[in-house]
Amino acid sequence: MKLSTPKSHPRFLSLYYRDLLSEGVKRNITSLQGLTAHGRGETFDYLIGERTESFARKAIESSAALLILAKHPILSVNGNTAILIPKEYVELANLLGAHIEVNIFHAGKKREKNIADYLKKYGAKKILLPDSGKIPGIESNRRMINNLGQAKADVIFVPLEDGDRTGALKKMGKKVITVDLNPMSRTAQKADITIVDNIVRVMPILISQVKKMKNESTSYLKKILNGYDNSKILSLSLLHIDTRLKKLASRESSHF
Ligand code: PTJ
Repeated sequence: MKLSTPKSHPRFLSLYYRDLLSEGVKRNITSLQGLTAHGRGETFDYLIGERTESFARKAIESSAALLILAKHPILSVNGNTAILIPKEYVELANLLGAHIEVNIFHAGKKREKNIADYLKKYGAKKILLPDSGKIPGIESNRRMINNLGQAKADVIFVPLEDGDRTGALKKMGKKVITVDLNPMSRTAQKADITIVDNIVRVMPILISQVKKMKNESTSYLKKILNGYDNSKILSLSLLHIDTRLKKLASRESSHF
């Protein structure tokens, strides 16, 4: 990919991901709306301090436990996650023996295929596309699912999600893990586990947690999950933003 930002730029990484998403739009992998969604994420990342905080680490640990315990885990991929973390998605799916399933909000059969083909370039052998499966109770394109994928799944990973699917999946009896920089979003509020952090920082940590915990006993993993409280994690993330802003406003810290 041709970068428009010099590596010496103080905000290189942030601008690099913008370049990546623009490239995603050019390749018809990411939706145009995906660019604005990314901008919303960047805002919250700025407020959080662009670091993985302890509330996110706790949620990542519990996500690893839930994914390892799952009988039929599915990793749902959209146009933003496909372009941002394709290699990590494939690695996590292989580690868990899970399928990746394309599920996009802004409908487009060609875009679904482009996402699947892109992940195959990173080594994915099989990517599920929506077939005749349906999520009852939602009307958006996200209702279209795969009968052997989300329809059958017990645990579904749905990062960077737009709202109504998480509640509907829970009504179907599924456990939902999300990654969302906005702790106030409907998905963040409804998921069983919400990782409030940037997906690009989350994936390598989640992968190493799964590697570390894969051979732990079922009782050990269940104990981690029993001690997990998502509403507390959401509160901690909001309090973190509040404390950080107060510190910045009182000029105790000069780090923006
Ligand atoms: O490819 P499609 O058609 O499925 O569309 C994907 C998007 C992301 C456009 C769609 O799901 C959407 O519109 O999502 P929303 O409603 O904008 O919600 C996405 C959430 O992800 C927002 O709360 C953002 O703050 C958050 N977000 C954006 N970028 C990141 C992020 N969270 C974590 N890491 C990011 N890099």
